[in-house]
Amino acid sequence: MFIENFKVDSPNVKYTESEIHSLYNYETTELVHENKNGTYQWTVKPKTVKYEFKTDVHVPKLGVMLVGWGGNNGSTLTGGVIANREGISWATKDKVQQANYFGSLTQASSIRVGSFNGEEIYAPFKSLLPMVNPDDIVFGGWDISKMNLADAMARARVFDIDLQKQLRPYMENMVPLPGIYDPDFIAANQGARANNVIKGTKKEQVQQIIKDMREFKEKNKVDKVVVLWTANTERYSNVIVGLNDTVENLFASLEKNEAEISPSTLYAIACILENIPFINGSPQNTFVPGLIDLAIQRNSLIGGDDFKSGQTKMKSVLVDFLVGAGIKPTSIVSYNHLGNNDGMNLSAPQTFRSKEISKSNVVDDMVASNGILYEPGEHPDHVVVIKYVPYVGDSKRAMDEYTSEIFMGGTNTIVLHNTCEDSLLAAPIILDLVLLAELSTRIQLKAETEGKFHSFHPVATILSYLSKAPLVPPGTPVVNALSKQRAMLENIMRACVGLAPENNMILEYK
Ligand code: NAI
Ligand code: DG6
Repeated sequence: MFIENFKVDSPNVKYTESEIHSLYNYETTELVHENKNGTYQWTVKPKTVKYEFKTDVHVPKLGVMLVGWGGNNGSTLTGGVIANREGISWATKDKVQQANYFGSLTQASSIRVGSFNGEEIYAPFKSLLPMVNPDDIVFGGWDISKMNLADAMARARVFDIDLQKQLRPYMENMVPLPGIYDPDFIAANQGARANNVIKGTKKEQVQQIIKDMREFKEKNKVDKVVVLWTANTERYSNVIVGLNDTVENLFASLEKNEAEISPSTLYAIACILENIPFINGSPQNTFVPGLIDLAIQRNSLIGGDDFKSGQTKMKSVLVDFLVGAGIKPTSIVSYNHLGNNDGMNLSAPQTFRSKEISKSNVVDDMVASNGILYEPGEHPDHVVVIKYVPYVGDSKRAMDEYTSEIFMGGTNTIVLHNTCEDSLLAAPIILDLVLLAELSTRIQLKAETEGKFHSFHPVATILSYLSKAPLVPPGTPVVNALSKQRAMLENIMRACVGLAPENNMILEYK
């Protein structure tokens, strides 16, 4: 059965006008590795840590500024939200289609609440905590191309033409602000697009971005802003001692207008200085060490990297399944071809390399989790290929071959072929990222050992489910397995309303 919403009745949970307060027992383990009579031995001690969570229930009016607003993702997301908000339907060759938020974890997935008279009860994921309604988001942002969003939507060739016609009046007056352009960081083939750029030194460009965000907030009367990079994939920037390795060196480099500070890092600096959450939807290393330290110093949310939308999402499910089933993946070969502007930009070796890195590291934690299958340091062969094929446009083809070793030396080969509009996968993920980033800034927590409440660590691991290469605080384990990432997010939200983690034991029926 599906219910729309629920309230928790527990002595550990208090709902007030301003917040939800919950007391929560975090059940974990403590590991001890000690020498007992000459041999080392592992001991595992169950441990309970008492936590308190406070969630501010005031849902703000949210502004979202996209870097690369006029791109395929930016125009698809903006059009999609308008279509939902306005209740637009359109004729396709098959049927009349209604706008929806399919593909969004927060808007279109559900959680199990419990059992009632022998029936499983589910509710919307978004009913766990008060969240911004995407229909109410005000969109804005920057692009190095000055094309308005209606024309950008037409250029993207993602939406059906009947839908485009209905959306055009809403989108033709939406024009991106000039963006920070540095041809050294993206493919040379993007040069023709760059007719809307901020002039000046890097420091002046950061100041302009700050001014833009303040004006956007003021003009649209929004309470909060979240900024998300959905612009072209950049090449990696060099991380160099003295250049971008510390906060001081990063600022000194900004003063000196150092060439190696990338546009994405400049936008992120501006956001952190304004305490505006910044999320990186592309694979490059925007978050150089000095920038991560700046975010930590200022307690300003940063998250990324690279939307986990299709092939990589499947990989983080399939390899988790195989390794979890005791099957040993020995070779993973992933091909893509696509014909959109992202594909054209990725046809340059330096930008492709950024994508290759984020697509390749995604099985590491699963491989490392099974010492029966893999020797220390052993890894499956893993190859990633991307080719630009203009004809297929945004409709990306992904082909994967997984070869695994099974019982008694047997070989099992699985082949997948996936065809899908890339931007229709990415747009709901962008939505989830901004909604969850906003929500996480309203949650405070405190362990029994801590004197006062604090927010989550500014490096937002809570967004991992949506990222190919989750950014984590230094010294924190990276989790790529999709089911674990989803469980982490859901269970943290459950903790905020005093509900136990979903353990799937269903003991009542055993
Ligand atoms: P796109 O090429 O259509 O859009 C990018 C936009 O960014 C363009 O309009 C371009 O003019 C603009 N731009 C480039 N540099 C800029 C800058 N410095 N400042 C402001 N604007 C700038 O690409 P698309 O398909 O929208 O993808 C966007 C990004 O998302 C790419 O980096 C892609 O790799 C990444 N991504 C996309 C996924 C998907 O499923 N569509 C999944 C994972 C990542
Ligand atoms: C080619 O791989 C283009 C990329 O931008 C991808 O579409 C994007 O990284 C999505 O990747 P995946 O692996 O999640 O499908």
